[in-house]
Amino acid sequence: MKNIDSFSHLRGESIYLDDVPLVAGTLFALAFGSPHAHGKILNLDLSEAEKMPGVVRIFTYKDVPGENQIGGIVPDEPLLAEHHVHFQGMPVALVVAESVEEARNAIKKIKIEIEPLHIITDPREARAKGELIVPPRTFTLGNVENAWPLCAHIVEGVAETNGQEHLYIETQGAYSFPLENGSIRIISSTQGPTAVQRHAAIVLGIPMHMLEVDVTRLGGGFGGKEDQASMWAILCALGTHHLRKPVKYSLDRMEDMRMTGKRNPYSSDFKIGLDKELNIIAFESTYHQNAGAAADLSPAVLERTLFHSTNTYFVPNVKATAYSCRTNLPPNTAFRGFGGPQGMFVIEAAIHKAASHLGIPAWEIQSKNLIQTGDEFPFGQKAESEASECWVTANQVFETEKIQNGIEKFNAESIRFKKGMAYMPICFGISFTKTPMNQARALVHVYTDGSIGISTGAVEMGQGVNTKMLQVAAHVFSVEANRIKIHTTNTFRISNTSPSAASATADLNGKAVEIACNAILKRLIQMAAEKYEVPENEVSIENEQVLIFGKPVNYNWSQLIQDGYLKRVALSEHGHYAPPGLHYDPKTEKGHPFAYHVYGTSITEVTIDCLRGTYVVDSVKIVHDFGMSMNVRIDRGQIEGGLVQGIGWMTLEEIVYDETGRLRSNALSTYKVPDIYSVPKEIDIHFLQTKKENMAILRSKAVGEPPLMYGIGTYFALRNAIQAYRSDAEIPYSTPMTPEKVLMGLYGKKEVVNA
Ligand code: LUZ
Ligand code: MOS
Repeated sequence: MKNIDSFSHLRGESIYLDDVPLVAGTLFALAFGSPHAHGKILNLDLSEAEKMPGVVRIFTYKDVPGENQIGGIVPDEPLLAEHHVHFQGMPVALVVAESVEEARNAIKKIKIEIEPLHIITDPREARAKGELIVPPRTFTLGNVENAWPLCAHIVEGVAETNGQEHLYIETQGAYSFPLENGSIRIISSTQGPTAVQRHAAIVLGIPMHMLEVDVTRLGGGFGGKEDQASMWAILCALGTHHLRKPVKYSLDRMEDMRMTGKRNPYSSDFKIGLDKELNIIAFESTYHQNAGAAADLSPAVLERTLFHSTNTYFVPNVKATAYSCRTNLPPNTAFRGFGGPQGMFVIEAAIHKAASHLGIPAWEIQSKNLIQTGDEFPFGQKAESEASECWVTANQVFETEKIQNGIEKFNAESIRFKKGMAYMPICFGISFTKTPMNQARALVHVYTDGSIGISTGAVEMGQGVNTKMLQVAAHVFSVEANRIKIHTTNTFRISNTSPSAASATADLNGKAVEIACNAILKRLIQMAAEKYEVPENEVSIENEQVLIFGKPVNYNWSQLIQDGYLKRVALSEHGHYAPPGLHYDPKTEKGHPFAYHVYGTSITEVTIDCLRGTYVVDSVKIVHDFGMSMNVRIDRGQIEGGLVQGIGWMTLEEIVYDETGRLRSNALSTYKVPDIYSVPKEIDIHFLQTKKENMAILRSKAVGEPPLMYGIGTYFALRNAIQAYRSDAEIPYSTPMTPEKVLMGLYGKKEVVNA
């Protein structure tokens, strides 16, 4: 089935925040962000700004009626700065004016005096100074200390991954409206309507039932709007609360890039030990996560790094320790993969370094150590593995030996251009790692004309979740898709939603839809059974037609629903789903946190131009574990998009903060994102469809985040290409692998020798 939004997207008719018609009297908000990354506020002078034309009011923390606090996991993030600033762009005051231009002009007149304090941008420095967001955590399996003496080869090193700008096409924004008796309606570009509602209630000091948050769709989220949409929505709500006027705030691109957090950069140490047969016997890693100035979601991101520290390998002895380090950068946050990719890069770097050391291709180590069903992850869960299935299938369908021979031949003949290739096997755990977040609700109404309206906690952000929700209902009722409408995500209709995140949205909300639809269906079947005086199990509905004893009778969906109404059968249902069997104990760091894992293997081939340092990705060939995909088109789109986003993170996208904590890569002219030329010339996706039982919706496994990690293969393929030109190239395990870094690898001095 096609994505139900494709038609309106193509015609430009889909409704994003900025498409909501302006209501008369709307005011416009703009935050004044700190010009310094760290310091004490000595004086804030608003007097001139307040006199500027169009300015209605300027708010500071003193105007917060409830608590000046929006921290989700740790209460360490004020809505508006009080006496200290912790990063450049940290909101200090909120100008509300009659137009955006007037707000902008007023901002320029705000004067702030700040006593500078020491600025930290490096997570290792933060750790050394004891600046930790939460205490460090360690996952262990077996005993690495006992294992090192048993290893034939031990390799150590450092691995670093840079951050990543979310670059959702729709920037952050919100629009709030006064309702009766102090209530407020907020339209927010958020992945987490309940997060907006909960924190707006705290800030305004009113109960959650007074806050309606409504989301039609987002122009992309990628994790950037899991928690960080709340700031803008609550700033609008603060204005509406005091002024009883509609207030809109839609960030421009540079403001968004400067003021919001990104993927957490990591600086990590690793040590890997192998026996003579290339079995990985031990792995030890230490991660320094650059959290930025507040916790935001970083502690949860940190946890997922540990969950994916061994990627898709079985390692009997593991010690993985992670530090969440406080720096003076905007708070970093969720980003597709949520710390998993950062963790997986480290063990891949370790394997590749060990392979270089042994003079063998990395895939000999990778293929030897794939996790098998029954093997234990370091956190105690036993794998239900498709790792070998994916790997072996990839070798077969893509004839990898031919690819390897082709590359060898090419490299032997070509001087200026060199090719490289890498395997990237992946394994990603599906479920929120915080077990209570794994629940969802759906509200299904069947109207008297037989049409169906569905609300869930799922937020449509381009990933196609609404199409999947529709498919679930159409499947259960066996009705035409055009009978069904997926309504907006709204906190008055669906309460206590988890954010649309963790790749789990279709699973959780889809199961809730399934439960609600089945409850209505059961009542309809009961009614038809009475009418035809047959047992219930002899009644079914197929293609809008009632069947009795498997044969169609003169009774269709429309008639069934009309009768249902006349006979006063409940044609609405609220479904609740909580996946069974999930548990985790942070004290022992053991449990069963994931409903299941998604597996896959990609093979990436690249060509570098050894004169220029530029490169192309020739092909990425993927065998991906879909379970049994319920929508091949949407899932293919998720794989392609995730892959290219991963390639961007690994190759082009370079976030640069200077030592004052200022973002230098603050526009699309200085921050390079993948374009059509960065897309692999060939993307070949082989669907591994299995009939096995799993906990996914209609057995169709989650597909949001896992494919991003195929992009990691590009980094290692580029290294291999560089080494084909210069076998002794010394290349740090540091991303992104920009053309400049390729040139450094090709021609950089081997050692700097002191004269
Ligand atoms: N968000 C979250 C996530 O709150 N918990 C998670 O485990 C998670 N995983 C992936 C992406 N977002
Ligand atoms: Mo996410 S990183 O699933 O919002």
